[in-house]
Amino acid sequence: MRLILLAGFLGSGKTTILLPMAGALIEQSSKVVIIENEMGEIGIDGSYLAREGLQVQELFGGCICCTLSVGLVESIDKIEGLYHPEVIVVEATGIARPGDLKKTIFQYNKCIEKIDTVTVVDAQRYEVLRHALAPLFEAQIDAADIVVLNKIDTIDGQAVRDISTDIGLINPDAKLHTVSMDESSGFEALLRDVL
Ligand SMILES: Nc1nc2c(ncn2[C@@H]2O[C@H](COP(=O)(O)OP(=O)(O)O)[C@@H](O)[C@H]2O)c(=O)[nH]1
Ligand SMILES: [Mg+2]
Repeated sequence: MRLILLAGFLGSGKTTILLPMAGALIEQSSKVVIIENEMGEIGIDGSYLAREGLQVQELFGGCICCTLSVGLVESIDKIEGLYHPEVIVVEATGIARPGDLKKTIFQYNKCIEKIDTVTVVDAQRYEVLRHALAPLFEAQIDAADIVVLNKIDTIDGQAVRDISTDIGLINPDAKLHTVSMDESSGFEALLRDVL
């Protein structure tokens, strides 16, 4: 079973990306389960998702990287037993360290063969967050297989280039996608990479 881990600060665009991504995964005839760790995000349209064939499991009351990591491990096992999905997509809370989560899952969930970490970065708040929350910010980018620089509609071309360079310095191995979900630019390329 494959797991896609969506990381990134609150408000960076994880849910906005998750919904069409899960839709595309379903079209590919994968059975998909979403594990949502951010309160009130998917709950609203859970019934819509259920109609689309998506199962949503919500894990609230803490961050999966600390207090809920046992919950996550158990949920993954339970989901495997109940639905045998091909893909599980986890939307982590904004403060999660995806590198730690990945280690925990590989250690305890033997059914997970592959984890792709997608870290969503908010272009609009890049400078502020990068400096105010540097260690967590860098940890999230450092653990990513794919970095999505989202909301590029809010900054100019030079800023996109500068931020891209900076992200490349933090993690030279990750694949970088510059995306605007608002203007639907860059999302198709991201999807091709993730699928
Ligand atoms: N300007 C702009 N806003 C976006 C974009 N993508 C998402 N947003 C907005 O950013 C806010 C947070 O998005 P959300 O997906 O809930 O972020 P999450 O907390 O990471 O799940 C919402 O109001 C979205 O409409 C984008 O590409 N450009
Ligand atoms: Mg969200």
